[in-house]
Amino acid sequence: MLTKNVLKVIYGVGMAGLLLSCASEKTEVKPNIVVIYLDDLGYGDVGAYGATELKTPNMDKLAEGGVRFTNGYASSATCTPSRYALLTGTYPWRNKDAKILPGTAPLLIKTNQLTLPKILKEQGYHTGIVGKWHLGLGEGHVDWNQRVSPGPNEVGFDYSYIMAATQDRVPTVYIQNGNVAGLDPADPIEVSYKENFEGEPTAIDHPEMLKMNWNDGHNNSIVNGIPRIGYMKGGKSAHWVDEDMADHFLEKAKAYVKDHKNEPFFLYYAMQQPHVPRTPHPRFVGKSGLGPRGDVIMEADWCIGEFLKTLEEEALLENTLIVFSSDNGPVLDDGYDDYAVEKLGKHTPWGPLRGGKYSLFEAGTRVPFVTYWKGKIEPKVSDAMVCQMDLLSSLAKFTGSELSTQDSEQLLDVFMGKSEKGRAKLIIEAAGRTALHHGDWLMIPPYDGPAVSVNVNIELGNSKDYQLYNLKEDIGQQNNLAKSNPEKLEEMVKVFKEIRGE
Ligand code: NG6
Ligand code: CA
Repeated sequence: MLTKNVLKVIYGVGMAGLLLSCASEKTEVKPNIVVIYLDDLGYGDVGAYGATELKTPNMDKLAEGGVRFTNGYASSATCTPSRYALLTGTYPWRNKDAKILPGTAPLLIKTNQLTLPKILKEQGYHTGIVGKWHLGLGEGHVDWNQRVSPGPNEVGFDYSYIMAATQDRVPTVYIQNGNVAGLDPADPIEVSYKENFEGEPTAIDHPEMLKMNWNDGHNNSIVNGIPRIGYMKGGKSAHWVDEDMADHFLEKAKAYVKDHKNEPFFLYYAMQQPHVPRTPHPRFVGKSGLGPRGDVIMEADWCIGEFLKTLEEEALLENTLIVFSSDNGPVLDDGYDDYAVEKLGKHTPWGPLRGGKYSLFEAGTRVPFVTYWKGKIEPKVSDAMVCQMDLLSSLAKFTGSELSTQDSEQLLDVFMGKSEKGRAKLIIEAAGRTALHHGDWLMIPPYDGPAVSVNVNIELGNSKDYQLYNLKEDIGQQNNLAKSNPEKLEEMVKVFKEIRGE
């Protein structure tokens, strides 16, 4: 920790190259921070969280060597809002635009808004993001052939190497510090979410071109034989190869570490797995026996192992705090025919929880959540309630900053495994709907809308009645106590309204 000064003795060699300078310099070496963030990884997808049908040795190494949170939450049951909360320390429901964004959406974070990377930058950190962004880019009319701005570099990241939105959305290109990587100016790139570009094949007109079939949405432009959401034209030299994406981001993450090993760095390594389209590299195809979804989780686990090796080789592992988590819970069929359901076997991506991605039930937002720091954090399991939104204030404190936001609780001791006093209250969000955690209790207000999303076959948490669960006694949310415990319900509704400002 920063209070404990680490002695760094720098030996300088004199001009003649003979004299060993006796000037030793006492400097504080700030620990690096890495957030490894998966996309749609479920509570039950990790061995350390109970998965038996799928092997995740590297995720387990973090979970078993650090603090493994059993009540760790993403703010939301979908991607964009969770990432917004993670980076801004602000509840996404305060921002009406914080919902799943198309690839052409403007930047969701204001350039004058406080962000985690901004705070760390101010504390002397070099800050980088590699992987999925999905928080919008530009101001509404992006010309992808010019520098795309504002984006991650304008809200606190010194370095960015990203995909704009999701692997299933156009543009299917990497963007480095605002510029489409590998773009040939003679083949300009155009993107639209409204209409196709003349002569460009879509999944509807050209099903024979597909190597992966769609069953819901995902029937616009075809890139690499995969049908996407949105239309795109040109930029061929810049198109990513889906099967190489994991290796590609890994290489960029490793290079970032090597390039910045001599200064404190913050790396947000936002991996794309196991979000659709699930495209494991050929060396992982068939390896899990659970189909592509299992294969890409194995691939992600391997990437984490390789990344940890790099930290080890660079002698940085003992000076790096690692946070491992996921942006929302699991989904099987998310719009492509990739046999996630058919090949699931006995695997339970949601673990003992009810629901999944898009749901207000627990599996939507309760996710694997680990803090790991070799030699500094004692391994333990913590039942304290923490949210990714709390990382802003807590990591600020970790680096010596007092900056925080109204919604981000400073829980550094909890993240370091020194306290069990987590949050008392948390509002979770799923597709614009919200619910309240308070102590062991969860209250879901009445919502119209289907109980089950037929397309993804997930219970969304909607009911015309109030729902009240005691999660300590009923982790699977089978007993709605709203009617039998009206006092508790009333208290929960009151607290919910207070926080929501209603
Ligand atoms: C949905 C997509 C789904 C996924 C999700 C975003 C359809 C039918 N479904 O609209 O496939 O892309 O958006 O996922 O198009 S998230 O993890 O980025 O929030
Ligand atoms: Ca996600």
